[in-house]
Amino acid sequence: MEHQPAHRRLWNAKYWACAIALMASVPAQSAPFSVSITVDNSYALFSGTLSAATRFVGSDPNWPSVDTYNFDLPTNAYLYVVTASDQSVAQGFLGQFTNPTTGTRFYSSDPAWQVMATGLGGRSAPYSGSAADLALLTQEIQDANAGGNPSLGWVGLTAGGSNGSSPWGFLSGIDAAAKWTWYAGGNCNKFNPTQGGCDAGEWLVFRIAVAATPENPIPDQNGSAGTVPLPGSIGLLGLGVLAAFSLQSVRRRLAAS
Ligand SMILES: [Ca+2]
Ligand SMILES: [Ca+2]
Repeated sequence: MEHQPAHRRLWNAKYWACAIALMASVPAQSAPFSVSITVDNSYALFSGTLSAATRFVGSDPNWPSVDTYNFDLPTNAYLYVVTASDQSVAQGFLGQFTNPTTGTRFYSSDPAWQVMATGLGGRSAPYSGSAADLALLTQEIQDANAGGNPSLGWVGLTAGGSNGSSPWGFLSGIDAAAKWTWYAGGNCNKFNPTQGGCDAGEWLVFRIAVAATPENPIPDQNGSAGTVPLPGSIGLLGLGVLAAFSLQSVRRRLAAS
């Protein structure tokens, strides 16, 4: 069995203290992100975490216009889309979401989206970046995470027709593969809630984790995270440290044998 000199053990302790401090201070990386979106009849787009809306991106009450936002987004961020309709003719959320660095793209009809109903009525919806609106949306997110809202937590959305379908026609700026989606709650058609005016229990909130990673997994249907999220990039770095620790113990065992 080898015995390390005292100064060597001290250096090792300092090394690990430094490595662990460095890991804890590494923030989540940001990457350019592009959203092209419209909602019949209106929306507000936010980003945030599993339990809070932290940033207002934009809002629009005009469904025929596709609105595009280019911004930097932490790779472990969640997107939140607050929506309301006029409960007349049709309603839907249509969008495409692109990481221009990797070229990856998903749509409003991606099955990883979740939706929830607040039951608070369309007029009271948070449609700005004011502190009061961020606080209101965060409160509703946390209520839904705990299952205490009209949709009993976060549920799956229901896809209707593709971009180009009636009554909207094709809206340029969004791929034809994207589908209009809505929440099949309230008095909406369970098979296609985008058709026929209805009240799904608005205002609604759609959300998605931009990238599922070990430190920020896409939450399950009940809104729980599955595992406790780790801050920043500690997950992958932590694996490296664990591997280094294992290697050291193997070396010790080899030295001892
Ligand atoms: Ca629009
Ligand atoms: Ca409508």
